[in-house]
Amino acid sequence: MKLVGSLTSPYVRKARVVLAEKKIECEFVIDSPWVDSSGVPDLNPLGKIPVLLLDDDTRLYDSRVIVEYLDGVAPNNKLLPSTARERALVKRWEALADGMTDAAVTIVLERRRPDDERSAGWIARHRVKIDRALVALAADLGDNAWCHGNGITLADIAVGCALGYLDFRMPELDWRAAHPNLARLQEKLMQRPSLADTVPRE
Ligand code: GSF
Repeated sequence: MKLVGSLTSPYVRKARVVLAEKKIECEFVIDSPWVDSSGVPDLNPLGKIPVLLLDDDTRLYDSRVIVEYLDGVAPNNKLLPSTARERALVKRWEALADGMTDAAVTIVLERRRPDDERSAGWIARHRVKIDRALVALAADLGDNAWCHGNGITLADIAVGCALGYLDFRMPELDWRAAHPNLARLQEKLMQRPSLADTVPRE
């Protein structure tokens, strides 16, 4: 099994963290769809990472499909509950965290456009999504030790990767000051090798 992705992608990081938490052996193949010679479009028609290559050459994407598969194939350290309602609640955390990341990625890409093509309105629209997502994540976490239940789940991993991406690409946001409970969660998550070893870097 091989995971294809970059060292900067928050979606790839989520899959790497799940592999580490589940202690699943998997080769990491570094490739970025932003490089001209990238092989990613041959693996995923959408040209996006991560892609998980199974031993029978099946290709899995996107990150939500990959992490659900990984949690399902290994019975240890379950990251998703089995009952429908609990599972949906954890996946809603993931959807909110990933959605916040989607908005941050949109802003990062928009900022890279030439001055005369960049839209301040488009950036502002996505900034509002990030601010609202942070408020919702903080409200849902409250004083709890973990996002869902009594231990780490995919919810915490997705939130940790999303917050880490804000630190990486939008350090000016200072989300810790506004949401100290998210800062507390992030600090605790960063003590785990799975997250500490996958901090985004160029
Ligand atoms: C998002 C993947 C994605 O946008 C998932 O896997 O969860 N919902 C998908 N990946 C980005 C890399 S990232 O770090 O932004 C990507 O591959 N972008 C290339 C492109 O052409 O959009």
